[in-house]
Amino acid sequence: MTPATSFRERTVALFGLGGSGLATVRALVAGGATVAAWDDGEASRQRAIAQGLPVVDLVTADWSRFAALILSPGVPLTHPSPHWTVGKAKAAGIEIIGDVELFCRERARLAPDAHFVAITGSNGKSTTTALIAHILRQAGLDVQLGGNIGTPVLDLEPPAYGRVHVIECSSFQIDLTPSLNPDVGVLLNVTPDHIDRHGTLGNYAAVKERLVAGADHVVLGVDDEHCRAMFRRLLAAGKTVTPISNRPSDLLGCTHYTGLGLHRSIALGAGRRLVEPLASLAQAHALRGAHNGQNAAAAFSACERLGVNHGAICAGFDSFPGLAHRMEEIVRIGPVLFINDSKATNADAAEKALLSFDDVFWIIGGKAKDGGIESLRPLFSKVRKAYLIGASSDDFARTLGHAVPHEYCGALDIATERAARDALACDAPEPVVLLSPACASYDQFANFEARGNAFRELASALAARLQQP
Ligand code: UMA
Ligand code: ADP
Repeated sequence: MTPATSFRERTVALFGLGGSGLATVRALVAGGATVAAWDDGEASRQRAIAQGLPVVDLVTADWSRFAALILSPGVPLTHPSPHWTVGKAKAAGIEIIGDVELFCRERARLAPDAHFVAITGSNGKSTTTALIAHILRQAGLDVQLGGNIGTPVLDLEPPAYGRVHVIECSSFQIDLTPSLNPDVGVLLNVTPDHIDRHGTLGNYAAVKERLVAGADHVVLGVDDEHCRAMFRRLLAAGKTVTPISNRPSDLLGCTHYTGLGLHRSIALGAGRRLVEPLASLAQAHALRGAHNGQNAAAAFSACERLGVNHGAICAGFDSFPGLAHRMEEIVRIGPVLFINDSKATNADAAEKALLSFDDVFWIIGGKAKDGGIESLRPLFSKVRKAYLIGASSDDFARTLGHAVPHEYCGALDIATERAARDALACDAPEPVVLLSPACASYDQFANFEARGNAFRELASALAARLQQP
């Protein structure tokens, strides 16, 4: 744990008693603060009380005694409308900050030059964060991994020289971190997301930009217009920036993905350039597809900046096990590969999976998002057959029409059986049974993790049954 000492001998209000809120109360108390913690939910309050934490009704409290409001990231700060605690904090004239800000203040106090890599982006944050941490660990560094990826930042060991904090930051967390100052700041991409919480795409992009604007060295994706505009602004401000791209690029110094690996164009003088090969991704099975090329380019550039040699970075790519539920290779039965991409809860994410494979036996459906799978039509030729589950079945059957053979399966177990049966009988060299549902899971599962775990169990059981001597 990292005790948060910046409010020692003062009293703060803390709102939101989820995972990060509970960790933050413990860190503040360990750092010598008095905390008044509260949550809108009775169950969350009871859980905190059961853990012996100081729960105080902030509705009726006297806010003049608080030095700050520590807010959880999931609680609205500005949109759709500020949470009621935000109104009270503003009326009392106190700052509103989050757990990552408390971490930054501790780093400034304990070890201001200790390595701190912060990662954000609309897509690929968790993969890139986990990949950077993996490479650094394999290279023998003392790594603390957390933030939006799961472990609350204040549950990690404190900043120290010789230790690297690799922290995934959501836009909600950045919004609550006015002094975010990583030594390496990574921004992968900006595409529409969380507009309900930021009001406009412009506001959302501006929040993301703060992570790189505060960094000593920036690693920046240049594949979308928002990031390209930031690139120009950061260079104009005199920042050192390593551009990265998910496609071939002749931008000087850009770490880019070419289809098989990473390259970079370097200046030779007299206007001549050389495209330098940096890393092959041919053996990096958890990093398939151009989107992972972008993630790998970011990880390469960040780790290089921390002094890790190229050989160690390449070894890290090859041994990266990937994250569960994101194009996770589960098992192979003969030539048939089973891939769990349960995290693909919308068509954009499912597109990345379809782009990465041929001869797909596609398990799809659940609680559909606006637009359904219409945008995936150009990729339908990759799909041998689709297996429909969940509430979206009628809707998706209409979209697939005559373009893709499909059958109604209802539930995941039936879909897995039938997809496996067809994949095993087909003539393709490497057929893929792919769970990439392009839907939320809530109609049939508690969350995407439960759906992915169910698929993993089904495919593994099938493999055990079929591969018995
Ligand atoms: N709450 C209220 N009133 C509200 C909103 C929330 O009382 O109006 C309370 C809830 O009753 C609950 C608590 O706040 O008790 C939940 O707090 P939270 O939503 O901030 O969640 P935590 O459990 O603290 O988890 C947070 C991140 N969650 C969000 O940002 C929504 C986790 O990211 C993160 O892993 C964790 O901190 C540790 O840092 C999750 C996430 O979904 C994975 N992130 C979003 C994303 O990736 O898209 C941003
Ligand atoms: P995040 O943490 O930002 O949600 P993840 O690493 O968990 O991102 O990946 C979630 C999904 O987003 C993956 O299953 C994949 O389909 C897609 N994805 C991953 N990396 C990228 C990227 N760099 N660009 C676009 N999409 C991506």
